[in-house]
Amino acid sequence: MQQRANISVLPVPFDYGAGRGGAAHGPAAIVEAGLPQKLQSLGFPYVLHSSGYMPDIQFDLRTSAQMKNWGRVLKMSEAVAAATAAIDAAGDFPLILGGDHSIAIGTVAGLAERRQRLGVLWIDAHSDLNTPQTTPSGNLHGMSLAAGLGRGDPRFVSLRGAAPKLQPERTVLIGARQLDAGERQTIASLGIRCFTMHDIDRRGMSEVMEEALAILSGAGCDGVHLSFDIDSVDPGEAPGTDTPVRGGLTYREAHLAMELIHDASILTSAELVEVNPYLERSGRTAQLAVELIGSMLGEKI
Ligand code: B3U
Ligand code: MN
Ligand code: MN
Repeated sequence: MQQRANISVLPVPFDYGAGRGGAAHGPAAIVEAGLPQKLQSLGFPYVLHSSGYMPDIQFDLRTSAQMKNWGRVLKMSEAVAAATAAIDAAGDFPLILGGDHSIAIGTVAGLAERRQRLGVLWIDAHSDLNTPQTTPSGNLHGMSLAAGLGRGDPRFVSLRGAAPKLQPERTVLIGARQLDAGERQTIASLGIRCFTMHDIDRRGMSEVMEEALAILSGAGCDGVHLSFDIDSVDPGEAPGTDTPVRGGLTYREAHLAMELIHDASILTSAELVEVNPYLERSGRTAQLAVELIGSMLGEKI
C-alpha cells in the first residue's frame, strides 16, 4: 500500500447478492480470526467501523429473476458507496470486509468519486462480468465488475452519478477459471486483461503478477483498488465460500500475489469478500483472509 495515515476497516455484513446466506457473517468472522491484532502487530493505526451505517433493508422486497433482491442490493450499495467515499476523502486507506461480491458495486462507486482513473485488480475464480441479460443465476455478486464498467442496470451503473466508474484498460483479472459465455464476450470485446489459472500454471504467479502490476502502473491510474474474492484460492485452503471452484490458487500463490502487490506500493484501497463462515466449522477461511491481508500490508516471514 501507499503510505497512508490510517487503515479504516469497513464491515459490510450483506449476502443478498449471493445465492445463499452466510457471507453476511464474513466481517465478524474475519475480525474474530484476529484482524485487529494483525493490524496492530504490523504497526498500522486503524479504526474498525461499526455496521451502523447500513440501512434497514429487511422490508425491501424488490426483486426480479434477472436481479434477485435488487432493492436490498441497491440500498446497501448506496450506503457502502457513501461510507467508502468518506473514508477515501478523509485520507485513510479503506479496507472493506464482505459480504458477498455485490458490495463492490458500492465500493467502486465510492472510490470513483475522487478517482476518475481508478485501476482495479480483481482476483477471483469468476469475472463478475454478467449483466441482467447474461446472468445464469440472477445473483448480483456475479454482476459487480460489469456495473463498474458501465454495463447492466442503470440504477447500479450510475450509482452516485457519472458512469462508467472503471475503464477496461485499468482493469486486470487474476485467477479466473469459471467464466460464462457472455463474460468471455465482454472480456474479448472490451480488451480486458485476464490472467486465468492456465496463465498462472504456465508462467507462474510471480511473472503473472509482475505483468499485471506493470499494466496498472503504466495505465495512468489515480489509485488502485484490490478486489480479492476468497474463492480465487483453491477450495482445499478456502472451503468457506459460496461458489468454490476446483483448481484455484495455492496457499503460497495467494500469499505471493499479496506480497508482490505490497512491494509494488500502488494500492490505495482493498476489499476481501465472499468468506462464508456458515459453510465450515474450522474458521480456516477467515484465518486465511487475515493472513492474506497481512501479506498485502507487508508481512513477510
Ligand atoms: N458466473 C456465475 C457464478 C458466480 C459469479 N460469482 C460468483 N459465482 N461468486 C454467476 O452467477 O454469475
Ligand atoms: Mn467475485
Ligand atoms: Mn468468485
